[in-house]
Amino acid sequence: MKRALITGVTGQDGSYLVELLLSKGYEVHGIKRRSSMLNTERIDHLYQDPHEPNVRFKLHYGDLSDSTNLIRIVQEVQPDEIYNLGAMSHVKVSFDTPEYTADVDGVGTLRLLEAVRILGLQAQTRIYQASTSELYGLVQEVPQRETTPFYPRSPYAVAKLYGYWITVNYREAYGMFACNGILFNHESPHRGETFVTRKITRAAARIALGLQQTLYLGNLDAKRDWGHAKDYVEAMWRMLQQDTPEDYVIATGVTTTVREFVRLAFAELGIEVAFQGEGVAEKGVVVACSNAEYQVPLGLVVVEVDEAYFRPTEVELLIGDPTKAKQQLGWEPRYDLAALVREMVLSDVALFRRDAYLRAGGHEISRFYAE
Ligand code: NDP
Ligand code: GDR
Repeated sequence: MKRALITGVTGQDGSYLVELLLSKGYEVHGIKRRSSMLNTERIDHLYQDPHEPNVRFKLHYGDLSDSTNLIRIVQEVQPDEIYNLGAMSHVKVSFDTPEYTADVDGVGTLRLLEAVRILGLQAQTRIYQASTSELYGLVQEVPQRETTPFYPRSPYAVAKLYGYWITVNYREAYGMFACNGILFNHESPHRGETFVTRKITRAAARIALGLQQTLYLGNLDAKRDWGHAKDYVEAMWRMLQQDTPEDYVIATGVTTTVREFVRLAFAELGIEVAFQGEGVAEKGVVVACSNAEYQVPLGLVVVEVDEAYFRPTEVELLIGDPTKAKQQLGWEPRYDLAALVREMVLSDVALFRRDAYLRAGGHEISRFYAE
């Protein structure tokens, strides 16, 4: 039985990767952070009681900022594969916490590679590093591919640049089987609530159900190549099954503006939103509603621009060329954008229907966190 160790197991990708590896017969170990509240919501459905026999999914407390902890866990688990998904992954927040981001996303990667080297596991343990399309930053070439020069535009991207190159260096210096997956944005119902797609699908569901009126967003012109996390964790696994370690772009090859994502999300609920005005004065207004279940008045302003969500330096355009992954890994995304949006919106409607029932029954519901 193969053993995998996942950092960032409680995150979006961690949850889908655990599902995938368990389905392939792996014993899966995850590193989770100590938190004052439970932070395992995304993986609770996979929980196995450690008191039961033949448990194949185990959690360890740990942190990428703590090298002795990483060494101990790697020694205990003796993994065949390590997936380094742990990170402070929010680009905007990285401008507020640049040093912490550098420590966890940059030096954290080094700590993990060093743990493998110190323990003499470099011939046994394969490593996946969660690199990112944010490395491309300011547009140098489109579509972006493995050979496109990097120009990071945030403390997050600069920290990930270190993670990328230290992974390449350990591969070349010590012969480690270490791969960078340069993954473009990928989303799902498990996506963190403050990333733009989930923020939009949550708000669309809440507005349709009468629980919220306005969605405040930043740069509506930004273009992203959005795929589904389920497809992308499959690519991570495939990278580690190859004969040689290499770096791969994982993307759909289609790019879409934030504004268009908003339109698609509301359209999924039968609500047509049109954008009027320019710059910070731009607004999204309901111009039609064909779903009788949702009482959304025509003319309602559902989207406003708030400069607080703009970044000091922005990545305006991402569109990836996944040709290498398709040819060498045999990887193909199964979801297109329409299927992704549908799944996310329907999932959020189901989630917030509970709030709507509670409110209708006179119960208090928790306040919406607007970030
Ligand atoms: P999430 O933000 O959903 O998950 C990040 C995970 O890292 C969480 O489990 C989080 O724990 C954990 N984590 C945060 N800080 C630390 C730390 N100091 N030590 C250990 N673990 C920590 O991210 P995604 O699942 O979306 O992304 C996975 C990885 O892929 C990240 O490295 C991200 O930067 C990268 N990436 C993501 C892309 C995307 O579009 N999703 C695209 C390209 C790269 P907790 O739950 O406690 O917060
Ligand atoms: P990104 O994702 O920065 O690409 O990083 P995010 O969803 O945060 O932003 C995408 C684009 O939308 C614009 N935007 C807003 N973003 C947020 N979060 N909130 C808003 O209100 C808003 N309004 C407009 C942003 O300016 C940006 O242009 C994600 C993360 O998962 C990284 O960890 C990963 O490396 C990259 O994707 C690939």
